[in-house]
Parts: sequence; C-alpha cells; structure tokens
Amino acid sequence: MDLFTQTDLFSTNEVHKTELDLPGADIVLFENFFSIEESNKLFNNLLKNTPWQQEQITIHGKEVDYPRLTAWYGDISKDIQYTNTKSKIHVWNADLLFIKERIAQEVAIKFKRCLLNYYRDGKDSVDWHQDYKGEQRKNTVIASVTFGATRSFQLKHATCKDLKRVAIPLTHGSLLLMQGATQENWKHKISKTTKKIKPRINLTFRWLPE
Ligand SMILES: O=C(O)CCC(=O)C(=O)O
Repeated sequence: MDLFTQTDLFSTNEVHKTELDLPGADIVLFENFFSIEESNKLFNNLLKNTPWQQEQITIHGKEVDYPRLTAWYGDISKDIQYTNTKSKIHVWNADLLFIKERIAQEVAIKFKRCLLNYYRDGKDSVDWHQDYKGEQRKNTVIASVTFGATRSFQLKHATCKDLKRVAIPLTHGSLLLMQGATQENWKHKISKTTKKIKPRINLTFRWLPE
C-alpha cells in the first residue's frame, strides 16, 4: 500500500501564491504547486527509489546520527563529504527532472544540485542554520519542495533579535522559493514535534552564482 495517499486536506488543485514581507528576505510560497495526484505519486516514488543515507557528525567527540536521512542529486555523479559520512551525488532521475523542470517554469534558474531530506517522524528535524557560508550566502536561489506531512518551517533573523519569528506550514506539494540575500539575513529550522505525524520528504534545489 502507498504510504501517502492524501485526498482530504485540499479540495482544490489551485496554486496559491504568497509573497512574504520580511526585511532582507525574498521568499515566496506556492501552495498546491504540484497537484495532489502528482504529490502522492512523487512522495511514494521518492521514498521507495532514493538511496537514503544516515549521515553522522561529531559532537563533543561523539559520533552522532543526523535526525533525518539524506541524499544528494546533481548534474554529474561525484563523491562528497560535508559531514563525517562519505556520500555521493547521484545523477538526476526522471522524478527529480520532472520536479526541476516544473520549478523552471516559475523561476528561470538552472539548478545544479538538490538535497533530499527524509523526516521519518516527528523526532526528525533540522536545527537553526543558514544555507551556505560567507560570500555564497549573499546571492543564492533555493527552491524547497515538500511532499508528505506538513511541518512548520521556522524563520528568525540572523542578527536582529527584535524581529518576530515566522512559522510557515509547508504542505504536501508546496514550493518555497528563497532568493537573493535570504540566507544571509535569516536562519531556518524544522523543529521536532511530539505529535504523531506521517513522514515528510523535502527537496532543496540549489543555485549559486558561478
Ligand atoms: O526540510 C525543510 O523544509 C528544510 C531543509 C533545510 O533546511 C535544508 O536542507 O537546509
């Protein structure tokens, strides 16, 4: 049986676009960017066909599992090591090319890489961070696609503590576009939750200037 066959939450397949009004950020949310039928199929395919990897990191001298599974895809196959774990960039498959091409209809960017995160349940998460480092943060395009359970995508300003935090529910089939200096100015995270929730897959298609 398919793990994700949601039909009840949305009665319409209409795309709903929201531009977030946050200082120093350029963020646009598209709900229902993929139809329910497409989203169900893509969730089930990605869950089954992705070579999910358990990456580890050293914290206070101890090897610790990341609280999620990951996989990298891109234009060319390549060995990489961002954490303690050696991993591989796999070459785009048909589902990822379909998603990438649909995003390209909205934003004319040739994404080179994509990180897939698999949040198995509410215990899986990603802590506060900014994507990329130094100069690279100043001009990036990240297209973040969600399939599966809705999780709250939280944002806080990197330096202005008096700016309010924001929480965006990223729903099945949504696209969140983060452009310009968003990564320079804002941190983001997905918190753990004690709620009993279904799995979620997030894909971040990434672009940096050459
Ligand atoms: O799962 C998400 O929505 C966020 C993923 C993320 O922050 C990342 O891949 O850097």
